[in-house]
Amino acid sequence: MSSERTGPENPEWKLDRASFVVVANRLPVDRVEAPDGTADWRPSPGGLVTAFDPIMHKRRGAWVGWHGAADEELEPFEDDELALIPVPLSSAEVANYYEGFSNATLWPLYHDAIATPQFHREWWDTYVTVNKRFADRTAEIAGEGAVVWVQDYHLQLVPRLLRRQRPDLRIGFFLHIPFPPRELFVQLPWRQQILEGLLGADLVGFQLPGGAQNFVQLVRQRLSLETSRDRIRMPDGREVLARAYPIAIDARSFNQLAATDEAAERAEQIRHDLGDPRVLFLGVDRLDYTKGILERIQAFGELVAEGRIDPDDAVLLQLAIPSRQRVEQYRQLRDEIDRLVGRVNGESPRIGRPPIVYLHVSYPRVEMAAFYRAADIMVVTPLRDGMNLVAKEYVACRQQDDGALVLSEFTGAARELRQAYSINPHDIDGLKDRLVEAMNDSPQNKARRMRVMRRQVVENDIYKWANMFLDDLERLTQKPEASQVAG
Ligand code: ADQ
Repeated sequence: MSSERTGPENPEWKLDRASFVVVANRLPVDRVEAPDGTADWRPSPGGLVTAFDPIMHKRRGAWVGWHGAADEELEPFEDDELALIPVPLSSAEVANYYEGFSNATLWPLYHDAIATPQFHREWWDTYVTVNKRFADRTAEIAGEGAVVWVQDYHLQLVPRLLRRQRPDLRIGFFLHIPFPPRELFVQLPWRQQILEGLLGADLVGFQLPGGAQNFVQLVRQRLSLETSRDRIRMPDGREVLARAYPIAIDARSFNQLAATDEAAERAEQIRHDLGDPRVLFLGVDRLDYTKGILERIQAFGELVAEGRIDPDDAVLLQLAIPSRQRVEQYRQLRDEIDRLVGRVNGESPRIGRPPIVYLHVSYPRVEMAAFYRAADIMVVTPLRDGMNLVAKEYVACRQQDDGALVLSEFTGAARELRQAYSINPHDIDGLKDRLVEAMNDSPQNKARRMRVMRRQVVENDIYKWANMFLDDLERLTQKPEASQVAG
């Protein structure tokens, strides 16, 4: 992506209405500080941007989202034929809509209520207001018959709000996190509004078939709608499809990144800096209570204390990307992890090299590829996770059929990566046994497992994921006049 800007002052761009629109809480941009101290915005291509890149180029693409700074209005800008349309949020809206309703109500509720969901009416009111703003902005910029793809739990009301204004649009929605079982979902005081919000879409996508089934069951029972397998018949005659589309990664580009000399040298340096252990265990997560980081450290610490893992022989490197630091539960977790790592390392008899190295830092992609390449055993232990891309990234970065993936059965990825060393993170003894098994397993067994998983992640990549979703959406909504416009 070039970072050259043509602004909204470009009259040609202004008149153009997008035929493919992504709507997500965040725009794919980062703030950069100029040498003179002024702030500017630069596009930051992540997984989703990469996936949509070919489509964005084929059609006139636009991305609607918050740019990440509160109380700041930003003009739309164009980058490499992609129009970026910022939606402003005030500090109070960030607190109520983003940190509150999205991350302290929906996030824990949809993740098995691992933390207690908080229900506050003023958070909900702001969620409605902000969803309306996203829908209004999208309605303004979408061309006639455009395909609009709404992303994730922050924006579950957008499909309905958008359809009311623009019935000509073809609307898809994808939920990146688990859709909870009925018993949990019905705790939500605004359960009906959320279900109706999602049903504004033509296609509602989930990570797993179980999530799609939960949703269909709920609309049948709570809204008395007629359903047949994955189809829901709406009172206005429309049909909504609810189906699983397990998200993937750009496996080839991760593999190529890890294959570079730069990544190889960096991987070697990482191992050297860690004292050249025989076995390097790696954990990589957003710092979140759903990821099972405490359970993982607990298990590793006990193995060291019991002498089943020798700190002269093995190290656990835990990388945690800072996340949602203004939400209380996240602050508490950060303190708990600090304390637990300190205790494990403090109780280790070894002077010099601690058994656990914990880094609370965000790294660029090439550095991540080097960490994955360096690791012998990847430890992925979420208590609940929609998919978990880290597991797939580790497999993609292998240069040969070596390494081992220890993977929680409560991740979406476990459904596809069946040759991983499967664990239940609540069962600390079982987790310990699996870590030791993965460490001591023969190279032949490891190669057999890894070969199948590598094929899986290469054959099912992010492009295939996006195409499957969009093909289904277009098939569902084929209208001669609309398909001509979208082209
Ligand atoms: P997340 O909860 O953020 O995603 P995950 O899928 O593992 O979880 O993605 C994390 C991403 O952050 C990975 O791409 C990883 O490389 C990156 N990352 C982690 N630690 C990092 C660090 N220290 N520095 C730099 N990068 C780091 C949500 C859902 C998941 C779902 C995804 C996609 O919770 O279940 O898989 O969306 O749908």
